[in-house]
Amino acid sequence: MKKFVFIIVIFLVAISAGIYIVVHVGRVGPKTLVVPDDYATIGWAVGNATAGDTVYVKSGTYNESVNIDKPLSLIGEDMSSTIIVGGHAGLHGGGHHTISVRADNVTVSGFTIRSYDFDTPAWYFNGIYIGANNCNVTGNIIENCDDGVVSSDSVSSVIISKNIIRDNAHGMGILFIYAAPHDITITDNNITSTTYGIGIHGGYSCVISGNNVINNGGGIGIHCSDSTITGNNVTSNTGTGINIDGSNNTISGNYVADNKVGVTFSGSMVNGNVLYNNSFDNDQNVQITSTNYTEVWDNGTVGNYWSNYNGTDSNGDGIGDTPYIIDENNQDIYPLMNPVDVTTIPEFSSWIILLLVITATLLTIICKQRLTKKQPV
Ligand SMILES: [Ca+2]
Repeated sequence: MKKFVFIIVIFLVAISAGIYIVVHVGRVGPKTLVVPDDYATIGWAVGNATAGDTVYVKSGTYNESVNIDKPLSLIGEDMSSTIIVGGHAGLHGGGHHTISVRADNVTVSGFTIRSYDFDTPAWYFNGIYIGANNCNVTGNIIENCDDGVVSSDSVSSVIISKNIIRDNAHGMGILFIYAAPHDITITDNNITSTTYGIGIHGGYSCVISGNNVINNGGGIGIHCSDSTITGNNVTSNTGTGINIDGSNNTISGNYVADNKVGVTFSGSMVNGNVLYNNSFDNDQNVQITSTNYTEVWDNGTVGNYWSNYNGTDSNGDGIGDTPYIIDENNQDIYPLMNPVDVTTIPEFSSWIILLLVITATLLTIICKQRLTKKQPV
């Protein structure tokens, strides 16, 4: 009898172990960890996550600094009510970060990110530090920090989009510095009231597009080559709107107004930058700090709008009859008579879309009929 009971107990234990293995160990694929339901803090959830997981954070205020050391998505429930405040737990500022991204393939989206006790300089925290590749910072409010988004690592394929970055009275909006960052895309962000909106230092193949950079100390500054600054609204900055230190960059379709200086060229090797379709309406429109620099001021047919251009347009094609002279090496031979509005991007009207859909449908039907006829019976 004892032997029979022993066998039954062993049998039950084996079945339980099997169920445990199926439920816990056999479970594969990414999972979602919910804060505070599953874990009280974001850091605890990140610590318990594995590669590919999502840490979903419900609305609330979280006083912690988060270090992300594995590929995952950190998603807030609502960008204005899911708030992370860096600088607690006795940490002081000066190079500290509210969120540190230290692994590739990380997404941070849906948060308000702030520095603790912003009135005390010793406590200034940066918003997000990017120390890895293929990362995405999208749809956050980053405010009252030192620098909003910052990196001093040689990172690539980083996307920073659709963020509101504001009120960094002692720091910049977005800053990549010194370490040859490349393929950085900074797009559709609103950056206001910072010491400087966007800066990329020592980089290449970067894109800065569609951003509103308004009411900062300076606007956009690149020490880059082969990069693009396009479709940005750079207005009311107390210093320079766009500063170029580098070669072979393309600057087009930007609205640059009410800055102290529209565009400045300064550095050691600043040649061959192409500027067209921009509007410049500033206290001073261009500043070129060396007589050795030669830039390209059109795309072959279109130059730039200059608020202080005094020429006429006798044939009414929108391009002035005489060049806009900058210095002996630089002149815009196709100056525009009217400013370019970056907000009026040509769109398809609804009837054109309808026409395209009907045409595509008819073509599909005709192709199908032809194929059907060709098939052997
Ligand atoms: Ca003309």
